[in-house]
Amino acid sequence: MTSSTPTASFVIIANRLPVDRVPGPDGEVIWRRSPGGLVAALEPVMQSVDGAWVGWAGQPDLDLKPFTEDGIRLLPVTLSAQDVEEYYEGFSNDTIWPLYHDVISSPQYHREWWDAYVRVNRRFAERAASAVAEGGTVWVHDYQLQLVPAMLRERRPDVTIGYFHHIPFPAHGLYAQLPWRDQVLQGLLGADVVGFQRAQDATNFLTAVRRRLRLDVKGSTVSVPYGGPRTVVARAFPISIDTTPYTELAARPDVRARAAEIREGLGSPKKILLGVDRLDYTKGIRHRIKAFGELLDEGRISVEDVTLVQVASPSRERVDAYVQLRDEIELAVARINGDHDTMDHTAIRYLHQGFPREEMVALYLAADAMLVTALRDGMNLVAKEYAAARSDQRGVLVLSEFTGAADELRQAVLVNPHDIEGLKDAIMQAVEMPPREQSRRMRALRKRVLENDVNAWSRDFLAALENVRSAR
Ligand code: GDG
Repeated sequence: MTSSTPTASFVIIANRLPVDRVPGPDGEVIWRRSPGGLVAALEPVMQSVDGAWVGWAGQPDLDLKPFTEDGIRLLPVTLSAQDVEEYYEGFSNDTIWPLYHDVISSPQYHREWWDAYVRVNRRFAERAASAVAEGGTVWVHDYQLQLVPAMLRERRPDVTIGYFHHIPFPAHGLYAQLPWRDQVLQGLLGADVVGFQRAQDATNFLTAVRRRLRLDVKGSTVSVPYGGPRTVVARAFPISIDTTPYTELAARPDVRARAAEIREGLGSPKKILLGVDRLDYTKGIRHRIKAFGELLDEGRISVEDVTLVQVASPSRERVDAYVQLRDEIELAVARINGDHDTMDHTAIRYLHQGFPREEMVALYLAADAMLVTALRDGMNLVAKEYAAARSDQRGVLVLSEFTGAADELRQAVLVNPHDIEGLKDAIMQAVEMPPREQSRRMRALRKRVLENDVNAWSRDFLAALENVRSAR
């Protein structure tokens, strides 16, 4: 640490900085706050403490000096084009992502990708090690950076380290496939607190620690004998959303008018069903479309009465599995629309685009049912956003049992998306649900989300970290 570098008492490390680099009106470079759960979750925390954020700016080979944006000190980490390909698209998104989502797609194991993952994790750890103040706190985020906690502890044993895992942690039988399974566990155990979305994720992690590393686990606590004996707490901290923008937008007359306009634009069907996902194989988009197509084929619904709007925002477009998934979904949508559309009505309005949040909330308000049919999902924030937006107490949430959100949102219509008949029945239940039952369920869902928002989540996690720090 050089004495001239200002240090921060609180540092966040995440793969991405919370800003996007975009061209301004005169071709100059400007930074725009990036959308997404993590940023919204951490922004209030960052602005209330002396904090800094370590992350990648989202473009390869960009060598940037530290800068401040919207009151947040940003410490950029440079990734080369090769790093992006091997550490990010490769190991993070084509090895860990499919393995941790129950191998819905086959994980690719490549030794060069692992080497890049180690190399880039070290770079993040070093950046944070030189930025954090003596005795400060560091909060590491997500599966791209699982080795950072131990790498940071080695360099800065004075610092309190938290890690939060946004995606599932798989059962040991699957986890054991990973050729670097012990190194990843050791990386995570560098943290004082390891947070997961669901209790089951924490249990899976603790089982792996016990079985692979033979460490002593009692309840949610692991005794780590090396590097000065210490304990690590691993438990669930279910993430949530910043509810304010959703309740505020849902109350705005222009957003409500837009919701009515969307309904008219679709030919005023009796019911609008909605799916909103990154185009990702974990989200169960194909299963949803298949179930919907069969309901039309069987005449249980008609395009005059029911339309499915599917927003599939572009994601990871350079990873093969995503290219293939897009082809499959677009073929399925085109077939169903070809068979069922009329001049005035469409079966599926498919949008491979991202939209501003105003438009998303208008869609939430227009949707009589929200279909969240993920095959595996750490939490799923869309489910919570839909509930937050429905201050009119209307609308039905159809929710996969395989999401973290299903642990909390028990008043949803819960489904197993692998069971296509069950999924069809759940869609019909949503289409036919009487208003009184909708509002009884929606009231309970909203209560849960509004009371357990993202501020409660970060407060809980930071309190757990503070407990560790004060016990030192
Ligand atoms: C990971 C975990 C966990 C999507 N399209 C548009 C848009 N979105 C927004 C949604 C929501 C967010 O993106 C997606 O969050 P999810 O939770 O649904 O899913 P992942 O991206 O996979 O997130 C997940 C999360 O991390 C947090 O820990 O819940 O399980 O996989 O906020 O609204 N937003 C806008 N336009 C779009 O087109 N504005």
